[in-house]
This record gives sequence, structure tokens and C-alpha cells, in this order.
Amino acid sequence: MSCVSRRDIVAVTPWLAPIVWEGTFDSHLIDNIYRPQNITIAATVFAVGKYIRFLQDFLLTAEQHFFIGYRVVYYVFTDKPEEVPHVNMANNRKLNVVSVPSSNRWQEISARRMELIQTLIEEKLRNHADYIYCLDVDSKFHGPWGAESLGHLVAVIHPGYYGGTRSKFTYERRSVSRAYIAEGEGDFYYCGGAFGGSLKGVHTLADTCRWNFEADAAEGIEAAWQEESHLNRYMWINKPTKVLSPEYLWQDFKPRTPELKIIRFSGVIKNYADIRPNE
Ligand code: UD2
Repeated sequence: MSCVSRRDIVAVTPWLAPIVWEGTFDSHLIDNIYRPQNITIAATVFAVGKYIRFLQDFLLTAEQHFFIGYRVVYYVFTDKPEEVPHVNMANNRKLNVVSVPSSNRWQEISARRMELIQTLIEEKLRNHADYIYCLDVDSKFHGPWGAESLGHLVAVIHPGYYGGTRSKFTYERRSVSRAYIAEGEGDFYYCGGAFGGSLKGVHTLADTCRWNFEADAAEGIEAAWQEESHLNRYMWINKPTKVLSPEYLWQDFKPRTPELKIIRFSGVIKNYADIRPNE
């Protein structure tokens, strides 16, 4: 067993879902469970407008760390299909490009991801993948992200909020929005930049967030953090069956804290004014 006990972190939620931290699982044992199942993992990543510049490092590092030894299919959504870099991949891994329109508002690009993920699952993935992870492109893998992360509905605790109190969480606080979470309610603050689960789990999530987002928009409401706010509301009502620690989405600008024994995936430092269409 490669597991050591950890006393410095909480490894289970109050609804008895695991919270995955380095040192709380045995990856060899977990691979022995999942490898024989011959599963396929889909990964979606959006690279619209200037965000195409992040795609190469994302893919190169994913090829070193993301579900190594498993069948992986990347779906790259972009308005610049001709600029998708060529990255060498193992035989059991491939990349599909999906063309999407560009947009003048970063909020719309970020928010439309739910609709496109829902459609992808309905039109392409059923019977072709078992699990799906939806990841921000402006990030790199630095350590293994594997089958320990699998579950029906998987959320990642946002690195900016895991140590703080609930009152500091940037949930949508206006009750007119369908992303509303009242003061004193909510569990964790989860990232919009990484989430996943079974096809069914993510389809229901994407479908619900999309409709709530669009119903808000029809009334002129945009939640504080767009789809991240809707995702947080969804995860509060439909508890994730597995929660990933901030090892699974850190931010390069944040100093490393003692609990963090490994960084698996981390957002690069970026200058918003330089890369977003409107800022
Ligand atoms: C946070 C979330 C992000 C999203 C956003 C709210 C994390 C680490 N990030 O990040 O997931 O919930 O808040 O809107 O949890 N994109 C493009 N082109 C653009 C703009 C965005 O392709 O012009 C895509 C790209 O895949 C990017 C993602 O949308 O990674 C999120 O946008 P962001 O990185 O600008 O959002 P950010 O860092 O504020």
C-alpha cells in the first residue's frame, strides 16, 4: 500500500463523499479496478480567441500526466481550428476538433461551455465514452491525474477558498438568479475550471446549468461568476459523489501551502487585458 494517513486535511465530506488528497488513496489498487473495465475518458477544453495560445502546453502536459494508460479522447472547441497544434499522442489517445463561433464577450465564451458540453454528450459521446472531464485551457498538468478522480459527479474545491469560511465564498447572492445560494448555505466553493463525472452525471449538470443560465439571461441576469455560479448552485443541491482537493486545480500565482503535497493541474499566470476580447 502506498497510502499514508493524513491528519492535516479532511478526507470525507459530511455526506460521505471522498475528498481526494495525495496520501489518501492507493493508485495501484485503483488502477487494478478500472484498467480491466477498458473505460474511455473524454476531456473537453475550450480554446476560443487568444486562448488558443494555451492549448499546446495544456495538451503536452496532459499527455504526460492525464489518465496515462487509459483511453482518452480530447475535444477541443475552438474558433481557430487551423491553429490547433499537433501533439504526438499514444495509440489509445486522440484529439477531435469542434468548430465554434468566436465571441466578443469572454463571459459568453465561458458560459456557453455548458450548452456545448451537453450537446457533445448527446450527439457524440453516448456509447463512446464512460467519463468526461471539462477543463480550463489556461492551465498545465504537473502531476498525475488518474482514476482516483473517477465518480458519478466530480467537483474540484477552488484553491482560493478551501481554507476560508463560507461567508467569503463568491456564490451568487441575488435571489432573483437561478444560481442563488443564501448566506449561511452551501458546502464548498467549487471551480468552474475543472469538473466531471459519468456521462449521465455531467449531462444532467450541463443541461440544468445551461437552462438556468439561459432563463436568467432572458430576464437580464448574469450570475456573479457565470457558469461557475450555476455549477456551485447545482453541486449544492446535487452533492458531488467525489470531491477533488485543490491539488486538481491550483493557481500558479498562489504560494504553495503545507497541505499541498503535490500540484496535479494549475492555472498559468495570465494577463486578462491581453487575452480576453473584452476587459
Ligand atoms: C474562472 C474559472 C473559469 C470560469 C470563470 C467564470 C477556474 C480556475 N476558472 O476563471 O472556469 O468559471 O471563472 O466565468 O475555476 N475561454 C476561451 N476564450 C476566451 C475566454 C475564455 O477559450 O476568450 C475559455 C478557456 O477555456 C478558459 C475558460 O474559458 O480556460 C475560462 O475563462 P477564464 O480562464 O478567462 O476564466 P477565469 O480565469 O476568470
